[in-house]
Amino acid sequence: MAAKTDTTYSVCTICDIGCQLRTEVEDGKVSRVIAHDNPMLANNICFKGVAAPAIHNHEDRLRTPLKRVGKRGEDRWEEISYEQAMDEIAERLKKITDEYGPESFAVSTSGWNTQTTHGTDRRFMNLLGSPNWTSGVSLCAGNTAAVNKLTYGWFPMGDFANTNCIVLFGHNPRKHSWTPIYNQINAARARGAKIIVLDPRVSDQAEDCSLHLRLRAGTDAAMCLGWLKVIFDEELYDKDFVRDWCTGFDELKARVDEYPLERVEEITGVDKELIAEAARMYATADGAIIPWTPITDMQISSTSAIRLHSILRAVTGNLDVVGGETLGGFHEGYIPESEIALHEELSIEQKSKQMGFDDHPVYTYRAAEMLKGPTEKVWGYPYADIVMGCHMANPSNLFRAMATGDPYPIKAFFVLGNNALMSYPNQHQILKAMMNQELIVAHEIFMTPTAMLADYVLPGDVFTERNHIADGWSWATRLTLSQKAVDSPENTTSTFQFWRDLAVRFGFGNRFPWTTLEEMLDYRLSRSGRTFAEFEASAYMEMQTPKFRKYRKTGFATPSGKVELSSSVLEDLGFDPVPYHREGPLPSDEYPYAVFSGVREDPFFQTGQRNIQELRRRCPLPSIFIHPEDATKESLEDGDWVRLETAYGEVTAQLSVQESMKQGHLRVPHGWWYPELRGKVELGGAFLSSDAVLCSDDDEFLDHEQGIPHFKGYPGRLVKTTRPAVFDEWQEAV
Ligand SMILES: Nc1nc2c(c(=O)[nH]1)N[C@H]1C(S)=C(S)[C@@H](COP(=O)(O)OP(=O)(O)OC[C@H]3O[C@@H](n4cnc5c(=O)[nH]c(N)nc54)[C@H](O)[C@@H]3O)O[C@H]1N2
Ligand SMILES: Nc1nc2c(c(=O)[nH]1)N[C@H]1C(S)=C(S)[C@@H](COP(=O)(O)OP(=O)(O)OC[C@H]3O[C@@H](n4cnc5c(=O)[nH]c(N)nc54)[C@H](O)[C@@H]3O)O[C@H]1N2
Ligand code: SF4
Ligand SMILES: [Mo]
Repeated sequence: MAAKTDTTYSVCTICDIGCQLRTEVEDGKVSRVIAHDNPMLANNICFKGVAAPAIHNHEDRLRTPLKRVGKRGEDRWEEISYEQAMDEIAERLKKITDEYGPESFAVSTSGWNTQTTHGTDRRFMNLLGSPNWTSGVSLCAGNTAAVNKLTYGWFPMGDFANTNCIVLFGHNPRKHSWTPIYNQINAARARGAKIIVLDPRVSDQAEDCSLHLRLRAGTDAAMCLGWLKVIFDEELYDKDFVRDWCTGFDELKARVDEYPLERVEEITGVDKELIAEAARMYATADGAIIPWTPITDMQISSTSAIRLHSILRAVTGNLDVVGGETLGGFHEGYIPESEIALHEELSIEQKSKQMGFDDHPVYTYRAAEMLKGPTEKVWGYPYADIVMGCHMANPSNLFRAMATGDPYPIKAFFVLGNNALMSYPNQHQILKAMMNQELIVAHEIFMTPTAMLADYVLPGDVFTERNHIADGWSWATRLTLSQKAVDSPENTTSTFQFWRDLAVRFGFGNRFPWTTLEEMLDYRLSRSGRTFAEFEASAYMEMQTPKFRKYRKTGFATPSGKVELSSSVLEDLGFDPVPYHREGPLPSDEYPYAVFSGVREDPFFQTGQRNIQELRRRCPLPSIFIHPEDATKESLEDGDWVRLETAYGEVTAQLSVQESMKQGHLRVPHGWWYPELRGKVELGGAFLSSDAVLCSDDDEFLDHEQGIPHFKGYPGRLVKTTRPAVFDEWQEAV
């Protein structure tokens, strides 16, 4: 196809919020990525989006398939053709799955950056017979979606445009971090909406809010139980909704009564009057939202904390109403990935082999099977992959099995658009797991530490090079156009193409009847009688008119058809059906600080972009945040080099002394490795400053129900060190 010379619409995939932008092309090359032409959307761009041409045209971008020639991880390669790579990958994967069974094949992918998979990864795996798909979303919106389903059968999206109160549990969108959400919060603030922030630090959002509750890290569940105590004692809940549409109120109330405000004050460190004031503000607002937050996705009481957000939404009457939390459902005009994935074709026997199925089942197939009937009844499809995260393997179980062969061998690992080595807890174990594989395939745009461990590295295309319609992964009922602006480099592929080409080699070609992405898009639009070309010609975005209080006709997609304040699914799975607060490992004399991961750096998305000079210049090296009084206590100063040590690992970074930090807490950044150290330090320095080396995934660090790690407040200590010589490299490189 000839390259376009005009301006096209693009959905940016540098981060996962998916702004719709405009791409300009000159001489067949992406020259500029700019803001939208619709004034309503024109502020939805950050400097990462603006840097897209630098990323997409970067000289280090992978352009040829690579085959490992050195030892695993040695980072020595030969260039081969795409056809040869695919033939060899298919042959080797067949051999492994013939020998060890289809479940010996695992995949880790995040999906939003590769964008064009369309559920074909799960389709391939389901046809082959492997349940072992996992994702970075198991520590983000994906697991939150799965846990939300336990309570009311869907994952809501806050009605930012009409709400009068926004509660931010740690969530801290900024001008260059999740920009559209930042803009929506600002618009609500300007309208007079109340903003309540719960954050140990004085975060950007806390600087201008109605109430700021500086809770101790990891105590969000206890805080919510305190709010419910006030709401129940003062009868601030929606009694009619609770009576008619909720089950388990008495059990919940009994649990909440175990958390008088004195106890909640003791656990969270927040004054009980302030807790009560915040609870009242939330419960009495005419339309209030608790937007999704990653903070409760990654802590020891995660399932309880996420459930408590759901429960607060429900009992205050904020569910499926204007200004509250909208339950969108699937877009009526677009076939969802949940259908394309063919989950019903994977036998129950294979599903039950999914990693985590037995001990941490909440986002595995085990819970999905229990919700299948109600989901089909209410939402029209038995499986609802909301934000891709609802029937995943548990990553800790998965990497342990890959490393040890227990409970069965996992010997082939494909990683697509995900830097898996650094993107889960216990990086040491992930390395061991990868070293124990017979076949690793990475689909990537740059050589990452994870890709360095692969047998084959396949170069991927990027968002300016492919056609797409984004559907918010069934979370938002909006279709957003992304157009191919230029051809992708000759040997690069979309992930769609990759899975299709593999399927053909496995003899499943007839189950992948779409030969191009555009045919896949035609198929996905087919039930609304349109082709991709027609969609492209007619609109750049399409919204469904929201409908409210739909449950009055359909009930909720839970086993009881009601909002389950006490969860029947959790009970049947053998867990406590009502939420509780659990302490993670506490700071001690040896490890006196509570360490949390987070506060994303503006210039990077997760582990990416450290090689993009335009962005790296804005944040050359990682830093650990500390409160001034703690720094004094440690005889440390701003700019000192320190080692942050836990019982499991250590990272080195520069100290940043910040008034805004909470005493007794340390912030460690996520995602740092050093592309400039490639060939000089093992795996590009992936073990030097990565938060994933610090946190264990032993049971005492895991949420029981989902088995996700406690990244919000584990014990650590600081030791002064000198600037490691390797950190001079970057400065020398520019
Ligand atoms: N230790 C630890 N782990 C975490 C977190 C944490 O704070 N600490 N955070 C969690 C959270 S919130 C999230 S959302 C997840 C994020 O997990 P991911 O979204 O998987 O992010 P990364 O692991 O950085 O991997 C993204 C990779 O995709 C590549 N990429 C970008 N665009 C394309 C493309 O178009 N095609 C292909 N093939 N590749 C592309 C990038 O080069 C990069 O290496 O991680 C989770 N994991
Ligand atoms: N520039 C940029 N933007 C991004 C990303 C990126 O990598 N770069 N990643 C995107 C993704 S995938 C995600 S998930 C989001 C994450 O971004 P946010 O949702 O904003 O979350 P974080 O930046 O991890 O941390 C936010 C706040 O949580 C507070 N906090 C720490 N521990 C706790 C706790 O236990 N409880 C509470 N209540 N608060 C706590 C911290 O002090 C911090 O201020 O950002 C998105 N936006
Ligand atoms: S916030 Fe920035 S990186 Fe994320 S989608 Fe928007 S422009 Fe792209
Ligand atoms: Mo995330």
